[in-house]
Amino acid sequence: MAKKTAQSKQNKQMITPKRSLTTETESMLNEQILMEGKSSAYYLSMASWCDTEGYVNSAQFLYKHSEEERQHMLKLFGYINDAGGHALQPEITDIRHTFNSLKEVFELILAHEIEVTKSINKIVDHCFGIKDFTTFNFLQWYVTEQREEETLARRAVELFDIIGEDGIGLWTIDQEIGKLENFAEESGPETSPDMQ
Ligand code: OFO
Repeated sequence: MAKKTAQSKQNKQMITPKRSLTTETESMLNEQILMEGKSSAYYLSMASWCDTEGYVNSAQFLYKHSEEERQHMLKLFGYINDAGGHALQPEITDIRHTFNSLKEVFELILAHEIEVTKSINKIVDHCFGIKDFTTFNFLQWYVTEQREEETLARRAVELFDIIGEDGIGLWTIDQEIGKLENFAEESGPETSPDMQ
């Protein structure tokens, strides 16, 4: 086994003797992997809670969103490893399983997405500063994606004020949340796994 590890290390050196990705950028990208992985786990947990509460459209919306976040994470895995770095499987803990209301779920998503945007912007700013235009360019997809994600979450939160939660309000909101996916597909950037 030890022999095998030494051999693969040597192979890696042969393949990637030099690289332009700095260790600092690599570590920031690995932090972003953690964030995307957390988003995926967070939304999966929210989807499951919605399912148990009978918010079936919101559940479907969130199951799909969770999968998209996983793809965002995998895209970073591909980039880091192709650039000669090492993408690290993140440790994900402290995921909430229950929520006080459907409204709270979407408020939490909006707050979380704003944090993701800040994190992406921080890495973009760093890459620009050190003239790593390759990573800067790679991250532009995330910059555009974040605009869509924030808008989508904000639209969902707005539904609670527009429709109101009384009577069949919550049922209607759940229906409308199901339709938000179409809104995202019509107005957003490409979101398939093999994005660019
Ligand atoms: Fe919703 O965060 Fe990914 O990019």
